[in-house]
Amino acid sequence: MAFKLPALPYNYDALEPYIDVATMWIHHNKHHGGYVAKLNAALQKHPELESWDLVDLLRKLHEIPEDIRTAVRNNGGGHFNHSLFWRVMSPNGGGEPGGELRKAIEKHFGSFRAFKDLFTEVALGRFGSGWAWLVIKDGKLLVGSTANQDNPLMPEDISGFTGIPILGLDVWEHAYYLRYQNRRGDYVRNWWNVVNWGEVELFYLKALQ
Ligand code: MN3
Repeated sequence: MAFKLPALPYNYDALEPYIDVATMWIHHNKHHGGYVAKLNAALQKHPELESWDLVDLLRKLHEIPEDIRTAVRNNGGGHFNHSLFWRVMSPNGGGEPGGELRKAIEKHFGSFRAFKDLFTEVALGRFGSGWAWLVIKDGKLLVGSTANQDNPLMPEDISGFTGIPILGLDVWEHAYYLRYQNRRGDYVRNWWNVVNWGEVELFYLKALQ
């Protein structure tokens, strides 16, 4: 069973002006599409992994045959990360979270503002390509980052930061260079305008189960 590139839950121009249509099209079709194709190509070499879902592949990277482990790490990570990323954004996004998620953010970070400042700092502090994350670990909300296409579901000795991701921000240059060039700070500040807090709260509630 091959993995498939999921459709975007909105049009390519829907996140304008914060994320431009050209970036969204290339990012979804070429970058994410490429991760899916390369993941499937790697898995074809090991049909015994056919029954593993994406989360299994990432969580049990150490059990993946060595000849495809790096390919699964990079492309399986890329597939998971981008699938989450598209869903936690919306043209109707922005503002602030409510409900249970807001309560949890205030409990673990003091205030929504303090959380936003910390997440922004971590996103700007990730050297080179990678992701900033909000995760749940042992019932606590944590902010951290990973390099390249690593993610918090992977073993700690691989990703360096673990938990169940409920919000992720792509800080690879391919996510912002066309509109923002080198100005990652402008990209991150504008990105808050498209965060789909309703969806993040659904991921939060699911992760608690
Ligand atoms: Mn990307």
